[in-house]
Amino acid sequence: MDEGESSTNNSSRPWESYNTVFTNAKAGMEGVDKEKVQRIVYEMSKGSKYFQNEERKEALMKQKIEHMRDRCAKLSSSDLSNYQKVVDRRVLELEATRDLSRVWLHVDMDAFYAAVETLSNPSLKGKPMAVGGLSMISTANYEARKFGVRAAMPGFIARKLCPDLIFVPVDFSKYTHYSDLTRKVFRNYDPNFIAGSLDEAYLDITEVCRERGLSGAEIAEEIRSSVQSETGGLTCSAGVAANRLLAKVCSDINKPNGQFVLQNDRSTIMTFISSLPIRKIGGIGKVTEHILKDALGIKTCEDMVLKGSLLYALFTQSSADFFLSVGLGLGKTDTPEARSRKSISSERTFAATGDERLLSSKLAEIAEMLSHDMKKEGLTARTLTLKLKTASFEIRSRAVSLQRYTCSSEDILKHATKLLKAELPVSIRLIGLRMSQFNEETRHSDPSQGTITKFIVQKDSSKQNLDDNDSFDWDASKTCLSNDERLSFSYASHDTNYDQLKEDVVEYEEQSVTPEQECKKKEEKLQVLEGDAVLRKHKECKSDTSAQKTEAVSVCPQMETLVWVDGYKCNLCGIELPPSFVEEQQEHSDFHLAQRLQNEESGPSSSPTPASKRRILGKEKANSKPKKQKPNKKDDSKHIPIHTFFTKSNQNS
Ligand code: DCP
Ligand code: MG
Repeated sequence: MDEGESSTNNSSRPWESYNTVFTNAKAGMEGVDKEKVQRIVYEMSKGSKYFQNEERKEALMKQKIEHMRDRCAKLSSSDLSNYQKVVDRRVLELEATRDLSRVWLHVDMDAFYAAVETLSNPSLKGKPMAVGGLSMISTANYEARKFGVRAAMPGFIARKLCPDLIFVPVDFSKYTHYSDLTRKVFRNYDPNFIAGSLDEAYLDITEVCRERGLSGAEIAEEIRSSVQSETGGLTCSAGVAANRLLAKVCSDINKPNGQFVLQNDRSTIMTFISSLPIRKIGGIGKVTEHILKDALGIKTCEDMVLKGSLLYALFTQSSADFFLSVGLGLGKTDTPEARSRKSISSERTFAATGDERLLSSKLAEIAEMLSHDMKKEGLTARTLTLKLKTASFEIRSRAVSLQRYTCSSEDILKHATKLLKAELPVSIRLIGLRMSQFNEETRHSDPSQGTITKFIVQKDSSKQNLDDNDSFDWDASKTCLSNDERLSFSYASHDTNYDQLKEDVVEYEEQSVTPEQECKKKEEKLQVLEGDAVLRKHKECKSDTSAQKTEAVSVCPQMETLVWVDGYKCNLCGIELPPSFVEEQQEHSDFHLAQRLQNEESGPSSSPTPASKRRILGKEKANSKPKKQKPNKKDDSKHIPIHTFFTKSNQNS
């Protein structure tokens, strides 16, 4: 079924309503027999944990659509005409912000990992190949895409679709190397270019076009050819437009090895936007697409304007503004300043495993990588967060406040190991480590390092859908679905960045959802580790794409619960973080938690609080039985058998 079509339940062809990321067309998949792919994916994943999770998500999505329809039906015509007035006013205001003076270029490497592998092994040229293994593939070359094989698909399904498919293991260091080479080129055109991920970047080419008297198209040609020669043969595609949002859409149009230029005038932009499917916009993922389409009948970007009154009636203003600005073809044109980074992290997805030795070695690699990046940035920090995704897609995060600032891989690993051990036995498919609460004194700002701006991760790319909840559930996520490690940074910034609006945020920005409702979905528990570590155990309800917007952290009985009032204002300190800043909000919660725990430990209180008593007790317990923590009932999931679907994945770790 086409990704854009509504789900219908056809019992003789159940796969038709089985929408997964695997069947979303990427560039090079235009002629693919979608129904065949859908059927194979359905048959091969049926009964697996993944399948169950997809079904659960699908059911939730349907509920949301129904809920939205009900709300729609209750709107009176006078409500709608009032909202139309709001729309008319916002259109004028948004129009006034239209900036057609800049020329933005978005560049994205073609079949990046696969192309790098082919460069080092030319015998792969022209043959269908995928990078990854039987559990999961990170990408496929264009030959393989003709069979419906694509990134984020389990390799054994890919092999069923394309029996001659060649698998090449992931070699992340190679991709980093080639990514650096491309960045060398980008820097020549825009020293402040924005690196979206390893294989993509946004460049403001306004000045270079003006200085050299060249058009955007000519500069795009030049950049693409320089990338090819600098890397020894890798191709990329480019989009040129008045803003970043449009440039990104454009870079996908003539993939691979092509470019598309959208003229910087309003009427060309409006024509372009009028028939553009909403899913092409970074930030609009599967769930948002379905809600907008199935509940409100919004299919194209133009519909966002035509049905603006519904959007303003049903969503918060920031979401509705985002939708409306998309409908007007507006996007960011400024170069973001180097904002103050709040955390740095590294994570890795792999075939689910419960093998402790394997998990330890993965953890060591991630700690090493994180430490390397921190050293490069001159950062030391003292809050360490471990993120895990279990074989059953449960997301867990555990944080520890260290006694001193550090960036050493040994320190990170030591504490991360404690956090991890407290979770074992468990079968895990993703491990992430994040360091936050930086020591401002050691943070250096040597411009020659330039990494803060250069590594700014802009969430206005589709790759940042990775960040959304679905990303942890195998949606069109890059960060989480790949067998690689990525950095993700968060910033202290208070401005609403519409480009950064994420699918989950859109969903939970429905006006009727309150922080308290979301808060109920959270389970919070304190645990203790020996030594200087106080462990926070926080079980997130992540897999159902819920509970993101209004992070509520109940740390311990006497601590006031952190609630994001209206989705953006911390009730404890008043700091405002836009709802789309999911990571930042999480990080801010961590901060309050760490602060609280530190106060408790070093505070003047003579009589221990109930929580500290509990910790002391916990410490004793931890000391007497440091390793073998008996799994409680809730941890039954620790013994989840890896179902057929994922058993296969063990062949590639
Ligand atoms: N990637 C990944 N997991 C995903 C998607 C992508 O690990 N779910 C990695 C492999 C890709 C790289 O990121 O090579 C870049 O992602 P793109 O979406 O840009 O895909 P490609 O570059 O592979 O192909 P395209 O030509 O469509 O850009
Ligand atoms: Mg690419």
